[in-house]
Amino acid sequence: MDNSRKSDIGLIGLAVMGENLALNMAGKGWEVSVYNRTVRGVEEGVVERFMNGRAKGKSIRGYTDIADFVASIGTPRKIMMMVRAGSAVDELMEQLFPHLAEGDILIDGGNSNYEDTGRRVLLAEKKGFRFVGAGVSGGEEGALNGASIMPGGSESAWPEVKPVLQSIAAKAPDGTPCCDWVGPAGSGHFVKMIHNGIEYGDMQLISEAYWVMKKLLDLPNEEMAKVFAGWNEGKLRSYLIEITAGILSHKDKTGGYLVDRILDAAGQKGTGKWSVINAMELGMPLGLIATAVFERSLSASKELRTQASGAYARERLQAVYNEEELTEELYAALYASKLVSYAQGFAVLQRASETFGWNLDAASVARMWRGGCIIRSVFLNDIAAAFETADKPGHLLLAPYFKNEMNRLLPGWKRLVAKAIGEELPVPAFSSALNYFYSLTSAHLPANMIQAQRDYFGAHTFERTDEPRGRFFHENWTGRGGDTRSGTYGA
Ligand code: NBP
Repeated sequence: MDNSRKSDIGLIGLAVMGENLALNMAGKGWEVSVYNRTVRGVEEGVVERFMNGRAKGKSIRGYTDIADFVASIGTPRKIMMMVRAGSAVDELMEQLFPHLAEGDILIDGGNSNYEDTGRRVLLAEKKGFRFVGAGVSGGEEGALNGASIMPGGSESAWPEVKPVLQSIAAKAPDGTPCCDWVGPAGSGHFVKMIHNGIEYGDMQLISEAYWVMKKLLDLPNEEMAKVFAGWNEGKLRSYLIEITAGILSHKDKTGGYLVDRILDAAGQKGTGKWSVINAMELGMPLGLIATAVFERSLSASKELRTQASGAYARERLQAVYNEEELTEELYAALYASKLVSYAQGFAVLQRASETFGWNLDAASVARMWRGGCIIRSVFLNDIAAAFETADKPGHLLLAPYFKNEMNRLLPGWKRLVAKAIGEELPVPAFSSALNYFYSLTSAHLPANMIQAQRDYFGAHTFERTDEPRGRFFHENWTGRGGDTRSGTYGA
């Protein structure tokens, strides 16, 4: 290592993500300075332990003083923060500001809230610095060997950070790095948030497929593993399907299948919930992800469910199902529901882009998710292709390719949902997706009744089918009300 040379990049936060990203950077030939605030552990500091351990012999320099750390990096400085999201990022920025020079770039690679990132971009720029909020997906493995990285913020920083970030990103099967410029402000973190929401949806859908196979076909774990492994050879090929096959056939040291001994109470860290809250703020349906989040919450109420299961006798038809037929229907339900989920997610991205003026490129987002991240899958190629066409579809399910797929999948999908409902087996995500699809493809919905009720009790007004859109009317429904209307604003 050339000690007279300044480092190419600095990295703060040597927990699991930071350590592995630093090693990934060094492995790509970059000289990296690393810093961690405190002494964790009793005998050895975090930095010391890393430098004496995994960083030994690599092009990595360790610092315990923030001023020395900043001074060791070549200008304009690029400093990536991999610390806990929230106030830690603000605190760290305040500590860094006095040591930075004009044009220096801070990169927040944590799971920050996109609104915080928007605020931080403005704050850093006001001080003459630049700020990039880069969502990173792929966990420990991705951090070390290639992650999906979604950077957005101060656009002038992109040419400076691009070589390092693209070098440490995963490569899609066609060799393209899974990292490209997303857009201004907090757009990178918004895209990462929706990625995580989609991850929640995919996991719920897979768990429903597993449950139907187990409960209606009574398939042993190894057989279910084979079905998932088979699906992983086709259009559903994806990381989550692949690991599901591995999970189903995994035995622990007791000799039994571990999945059968894992308590059915799911945890969550908030990014699914954020996706839903933000979709609601934007007035966009994101029902599949919302269902996935609520199902995790319901699963966590294990005691209540156990009590309720004793209070209600369940009626099972106990029909004997043809394995091949039901598996085909499950495939259709899983694939079609997944398409609905991605269509909903991309529609939220499009609405956010219009609302905040981000000019997001949906095809580029789909390409970035093809490798490195948890939702990586081959069908993101088809999504990217749909958005790349000259006449971009206003909604993913209107793209000709997906229209054909949905028409092909619909018969099996609805048969599967009907069978599961008949057996009183919960398939909330499969049926939420199916109902969304039915509503989406209905030119007429019963919302006329909702509008009538709103106007009846609150003079909220309505539009008429025999008048142009945008003209609002109020009816004196009972003959007792007045003509005063409520405002026609939307929330
Ligand atoms: P954690 O999220 O557990 O964060 C630990 C790091 O933050 C440590 O280096 C800790 O320093 C540092 N830190 C904290 Br806590 N408060 C600080 C403060 N006030 N000032 C400076 N440093 C502070 O680590 P992680 O799991 O590696 O994740 C890092 C970021 O990446 C998070 O935002 C996370 O959400 C995101 N992310 C994680 C994953 C994953 O799979 N783990 C995947 C993708 C993204 P200390 O050693 O002194 O306590």
